[in-house]
Amino acid sequence: MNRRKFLLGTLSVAGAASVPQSARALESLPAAVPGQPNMTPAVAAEVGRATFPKNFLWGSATASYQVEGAWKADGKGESVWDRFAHTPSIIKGAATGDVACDQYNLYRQDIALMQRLGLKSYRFSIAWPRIQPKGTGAVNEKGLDHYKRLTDALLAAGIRPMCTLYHWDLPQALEDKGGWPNRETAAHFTEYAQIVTKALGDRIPSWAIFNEPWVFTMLGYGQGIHAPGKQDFGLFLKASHTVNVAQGEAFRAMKAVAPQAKIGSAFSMSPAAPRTDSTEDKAAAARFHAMNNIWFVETALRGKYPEAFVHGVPYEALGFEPGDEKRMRAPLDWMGINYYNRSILSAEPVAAGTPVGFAAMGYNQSRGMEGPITDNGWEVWPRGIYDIVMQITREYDRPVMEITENGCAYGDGPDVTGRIPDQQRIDFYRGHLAELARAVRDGADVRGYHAWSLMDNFEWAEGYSQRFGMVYVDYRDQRRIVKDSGHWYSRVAKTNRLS
Ligand code: GCO
Repeated sequence: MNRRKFLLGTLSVAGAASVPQSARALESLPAAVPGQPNMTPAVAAEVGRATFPKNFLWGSATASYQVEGAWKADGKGESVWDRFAHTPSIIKGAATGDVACDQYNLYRQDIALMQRLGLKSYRFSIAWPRIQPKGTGAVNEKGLDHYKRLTDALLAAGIRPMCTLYHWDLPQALEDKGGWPNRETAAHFTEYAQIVTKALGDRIPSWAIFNEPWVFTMLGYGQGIHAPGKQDFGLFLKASHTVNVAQGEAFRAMKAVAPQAKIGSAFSMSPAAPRTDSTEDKAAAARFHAMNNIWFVETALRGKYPEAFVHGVPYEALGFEPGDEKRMRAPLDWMGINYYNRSILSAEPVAAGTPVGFAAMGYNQSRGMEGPITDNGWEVWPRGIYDIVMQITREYDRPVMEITENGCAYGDGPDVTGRIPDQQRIDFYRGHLAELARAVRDGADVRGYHAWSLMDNFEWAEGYSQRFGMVYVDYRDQRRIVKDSGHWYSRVAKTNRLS
């Protein structure tokens, strides 16, 4: 099952009257816009006049487990995703990341391709078990060497390396000791972060500590559809708090060894529109925003949890200790936004005494259904990127931002001439980039954009069934073929304009 669809089903909760949120939260919600089509005439007009800041970083993104393969090479340890994908009947098509796009071996050719396309930033992630096979102790130099070579090749090609420290491949040995719900994992992660920054901090200017902390804690520990496959809301809460503490501690540890490094995280965000204009639905949308979008942001920037629960933040269930408000705080240099789709929220009553769990958030989430639908069932809604970027701009006083992911799944493959005419992906990017340009014009400080993804790859529980790439991968022989969208994006990157 598709993971976002799954969530939509399971986050529908039952329960009593919602508590209104603070005026501030209500103010910043995007207006309810039922009936707005995907590409309004206004959006179409934006395409022509869209401009981007000088030196805007046009890039693409991938993640270690999704593209690298080479799962046992050069002393790499087992990760939770290796274990999860090797468990029968979990991943669609019995797929694994054992080989994936073989980028561990083919990175030079992939970098040459990005250079030809004119890309200026490559967001990749480091697999922790390549650096510390068991998650603690001695460093596996061969693993570090790989990322040194990759980084140097990017720099030589004039592409900025943007490195994500954690895109979900926890060393299995740490999961065996309790994983992210175990608070000690924060200290291990901080040590790993420092090792990597010491080795690569001289050549990598931009770092994301975590990728989508909400997704890997909720889907990994709360819902069980991602590794390590646990289904326990209490574990999700504990995991999320360990990650918040780890984010703050790692930030400081990294700055200590590389003060010039620009350090942030990449957060999954879905703008929340109340289903109606009622106070209750608006409050439900604010709670969803608190849980889904800023559960790892408010903590870093303000040292507190946002109001995601009707009856208050469950500090005890989080395992919150005195002093954590300082430990999780980190003045992130930039914020990454991964945007895919929007959410529609209505209130669900929560009875007094409802135990901490999904039902305690008192909302019913559904996805928009008015725009075109991609191959994995997600609505195309360009306006959403404007809404979420502007909302964060208002709420956090115009932070430096990059779009760290945005993209769509369409299954197009080569036609008889070998060309891949993926017009729908071009339309997707064009609409979203026009809306992003509008946000920049309206005051958002967005410095870069990363298409998800450079190439088709392993899409987690969906295996290889969903193709998100601008470059097609023939998994039989690892041939790469640039899709029409890749050629289109290349022109955008080279001219800094939409066409
Ligand atoms: C995420 C990840 C990517 C996904 C992409 C498409 O958002 O889950 O960062 O690894 O592949 O989002 O679902």
